[in-house]
Amino acid sequence: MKKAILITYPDKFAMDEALGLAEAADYEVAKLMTQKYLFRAKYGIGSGKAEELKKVSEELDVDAILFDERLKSVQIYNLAKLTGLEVIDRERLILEIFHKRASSAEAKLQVQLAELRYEIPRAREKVRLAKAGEQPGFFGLGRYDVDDYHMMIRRRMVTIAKKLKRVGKRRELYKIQRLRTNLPLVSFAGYTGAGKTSLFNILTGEKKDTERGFFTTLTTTTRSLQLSGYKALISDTVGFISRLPTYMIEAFKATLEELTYANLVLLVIDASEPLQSMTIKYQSCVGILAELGVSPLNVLAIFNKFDLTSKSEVEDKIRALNMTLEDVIITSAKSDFGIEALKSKIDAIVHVHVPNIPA
Ligand SMILES: Nc1nc2c(ncn2[C@@H]2O[C@H](COP(=O)(O)OP(=O)(O)O)[C@@H](O)[C@H]2O)c(=O)[nH]1
Ligand SMILES: [Mg+2]
Repeated sequence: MKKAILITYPDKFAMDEALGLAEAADYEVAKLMTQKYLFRAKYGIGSGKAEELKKVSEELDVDAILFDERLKSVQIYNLAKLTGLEVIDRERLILEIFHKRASSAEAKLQVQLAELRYEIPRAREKVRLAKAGEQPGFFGLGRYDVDDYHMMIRRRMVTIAKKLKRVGKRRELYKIQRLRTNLPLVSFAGYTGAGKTSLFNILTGEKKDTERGFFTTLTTTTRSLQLSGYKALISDTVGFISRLPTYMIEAFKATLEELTYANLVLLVIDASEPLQSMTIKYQSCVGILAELGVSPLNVLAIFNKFDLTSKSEVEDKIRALNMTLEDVIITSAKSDFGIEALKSKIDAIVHVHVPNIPA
C-alpha cells in the first residue's frame, strides 16, 4: 500500500469523504492536513503550508501527496518539484478508484475515456513543463512535441469511443456469468464516507474468505455473506462522490454496473449529516439508481453513524426524506448498533430471491 499525505478542507464531511476516497484508491493516509482555501496559484495551498508539507513528507517518508481539489498542471508540477513526490489531485484520485474497480469491458473503456478526458486540457501544459525539467508525474513527456502529444490523446479517445460501440454483447455475457454463481447478490451503494466499507467489514466479519478466489470474476471487493442456512454474495461498491465532474459520470455509472444485478441494494446514508445536504445526496443516489435500472423495491436505506446523532433527530430526517421507520434500518458501524437488525432484514428480503439460473 502506498503511503500518502492527504490535503483537504477542515470540515468533517470533506475529511470523511477524502479519507474514503484515499482508502478506496488503496492509499494509507499517514497524515491529514487541512486548509480552508485550496485555490492558491502556485501550490493550491499557501507557501507556508507548502513548506510544512515538504517537511512532513520527509519526516513521514510518504510516497504521494493527495490533494482533494482539482489542480492545474503547473500546480502539480510545483508541488512535485518542492516535495519530490507524485502529486495526485482529486480528479486523478477518483479516476484511480474507477480504474481499480472497473471489471467489465465496457467499464474499463469508459474509465480509459475519462482518463484521456482528464489529460486533454492538461496535455500541452504538461509537455511544456516537462521540457523545463522533469518531475514525478512528468517523466518522459519532455520528448514529445506539444501538439503531437495532444493529438495522440485525441486519437486514442476516438479509438476507445469506437470500441465502446462494440462492447454491448459482451455485457450480456457478463451478466449471465454473474447469475451462474447461483447466489443472491447484495450490493452497497451510497456516498463515499457514509460508512459502506465499515458496515461491509462488520457484516462479513473481515474474515479471510477462502472462497474468494472463486469469486474474483466478480470484483475484488465481493465476499460471501452467511445468512440463515444459505449464503449470499455481498459487494462493496464505488461510492457516490460529491462534486463529480460531468465527464466522469459515464465511467462512474459503468463501474456501478453490478448494482443492476443485485437482489438488494443497501443504500447507506450518513445520519449525522445536516438535512439539507443529506437530501441532495439522497436524491442524487435515487436518481442514479433509477438510471441504472435498479427498482426502488430492491433498495433498503440504512441510516448509519447513529452514534453521532440522536433518536429524535434521525427520525425527523427519515420522515423528511419521505420514508417511515419500518422502511429503514438505523445503524452505527462504530458502536455495532443495529447490526443484528440489519442482518435479519437482509435475510428476510434476500431469502425470497430464488436466484435465476440461465438454461
Ligand atoms: N462515528 C462513526 N463513524 C463512522 C461510522 N461508520 C463509518 N464511520 C467512519 O466514517 C469514515 C468513512 O467510513 P467508510 O466505511 O470508509 O465509508 P465509505 O466511504 O462509505 O466506505 C471512516 O472514518 C469511518 O471510521 C459510524 O457508524 N459512526
Ligand atoms: Mg468505502
